[in-house]
Amino acid sequence: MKLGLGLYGGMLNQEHYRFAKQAGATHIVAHVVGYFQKEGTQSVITDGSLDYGFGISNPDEYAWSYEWLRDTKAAINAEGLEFEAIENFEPAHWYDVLLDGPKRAAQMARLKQLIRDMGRVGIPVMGYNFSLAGVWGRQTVHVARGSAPSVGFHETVETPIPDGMVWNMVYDVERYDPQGRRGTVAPITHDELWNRLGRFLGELLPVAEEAGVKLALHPDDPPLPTLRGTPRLVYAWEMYDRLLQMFPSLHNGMEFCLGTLAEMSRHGEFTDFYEMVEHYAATGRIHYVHFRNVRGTVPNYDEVFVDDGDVDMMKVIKILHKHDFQGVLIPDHTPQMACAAPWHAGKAYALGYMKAAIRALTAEI
Ligand SMILES: [Mn+2]
Repeated sequence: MKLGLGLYGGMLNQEHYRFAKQAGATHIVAHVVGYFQKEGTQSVITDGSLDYGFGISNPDEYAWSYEWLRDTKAAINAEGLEFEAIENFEPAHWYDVLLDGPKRAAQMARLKQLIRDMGRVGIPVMGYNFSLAGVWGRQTVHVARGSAPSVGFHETVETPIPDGMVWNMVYDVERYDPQGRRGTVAPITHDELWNRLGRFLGELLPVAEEAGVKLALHPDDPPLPTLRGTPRLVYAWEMYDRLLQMFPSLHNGMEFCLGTLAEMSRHGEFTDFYEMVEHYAATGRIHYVHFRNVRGTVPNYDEVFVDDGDVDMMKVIKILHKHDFQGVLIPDHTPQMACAAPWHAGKAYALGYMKAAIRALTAEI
């Protein structure tokens, strides 16, 4: 089990690599998608104030090139860290893969090239979230310990996704109207979305296997059966099994978000959180872990500090250790702490907790 830190695009620099190293991380998970550019605001989004969702997907093509991947890996390595994963595809690169639109074939070719480039550079994991509505509908709350600002979900009034938007980002500014007056994304069935995922994996997995890159699916956050009139894929614990069974390849695995899994309602096949973790840890197909805690389940939950939520995170680490989990744990979003660097303090707190928890498993006391 290894400790990592996820960094957003504007943070992929020496200062933040050193921050990660100082806080005990050995691995970096990089976000290249241009959301949350303003440092310090990454964990708190108020959707109502942002007509453009998480922003306009206007990719810096250099940042998705072989050269950029190579140079970024070298810069990370120069600080004594490893480049473990990229988290999320750029919406502009795959909107028609999600929507089954006319540019799908060209966009699949672009994704395949990225996977090949990652393999060539030696970045072992690609995290992704196959979702139409994406992460949406959350608000800032102040119920974490010490009134720390964090994210909550409380039965938001849902509006359809306007044309030109998918994954809560705008990919076509010309077509996009926040009120959806130029049209909205058509509703489809759950099976249709699973078919799209199957087609996507059927084409990308052979490339990933050849490149030595593992694909890791994040569950739907918030985990509701539908959001904004569109279906969700992994919104209940047993649905990860559907993913794993679809293609029984080691390269078809999970970005195991403990926070999202804890938010899920308890009506499915599993009833106990730790049994569920045990079940998936035993598959060997957890490629990395989002280490986050919450209070409550959909449709009402709040994100809290790692040691202060419904899940006993020490118990989770014990289960992962028992199954010889070799991947990386990263803090997911954390509550922001009252100081000059709220994001950094939140991450450092989580990393310290995680490092001690891992140490406690192997310590001879
Ligand atoms: Mn997550």
